[in-house]
Amino acid sequence: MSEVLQKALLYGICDLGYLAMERAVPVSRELLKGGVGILQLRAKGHDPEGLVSLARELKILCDEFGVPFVVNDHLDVAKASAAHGLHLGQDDGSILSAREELKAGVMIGRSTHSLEQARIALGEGADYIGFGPLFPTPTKKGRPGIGLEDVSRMEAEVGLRIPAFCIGGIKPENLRQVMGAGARRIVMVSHLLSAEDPEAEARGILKSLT
Ligand code: 3NM
Repeated sequence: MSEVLQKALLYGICDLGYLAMERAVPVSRELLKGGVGILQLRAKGHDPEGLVSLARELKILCDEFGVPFVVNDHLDVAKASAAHGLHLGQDDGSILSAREELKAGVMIGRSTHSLEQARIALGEGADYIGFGPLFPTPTKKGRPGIGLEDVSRMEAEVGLRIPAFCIGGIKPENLRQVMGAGARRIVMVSHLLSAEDPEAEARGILKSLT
């Protein structure tokens, strides 16, 4: 899956903050049909045991599309669903200790919120990073945006070595500005999940990225 990750430009998130459980699989399928190159299950505040069966379904779905499936936060859910990857926030422990618990080849992503954190994640052996939030966002309430200032340096120092996905408040209206700042890959959550036609929306965004 790591070659597939290198090609991913649009990162989709199946976020249960926006989707009811029963819509998670059909909407994820639409995102995959629309061309997301990696898909994450994000379920803040959910009990991990209650996520395993959904995670297994999403893993099977992603396999159908040949796209990596990543679990946010929960190592046990990643293991139980044989996910291709685990995504860790800044407070979710070291990449090294997660790696020791996971099978060889399972990718680990890290959220980073500054250029310094992005450099550290690269040094710690992250397979990819998220970089943001660029703008304030309802998906991660209460966080100030870090702005676009460091995007090009981050891309040059980190994004040329491992995939770096800019995230946070990115929408069609500011995509040009984000790309103009140097971003090459992005994550879009609320915009895609609240779209009437997530597949068409993802396809359009992907077109702008290529
Ligand atoms: N992580 P939207 S920002 C899940 O900066 C997440 O690490 C962030 O959602 C980070 O596209 C974010 O709706 C929310 O703004 C992204």
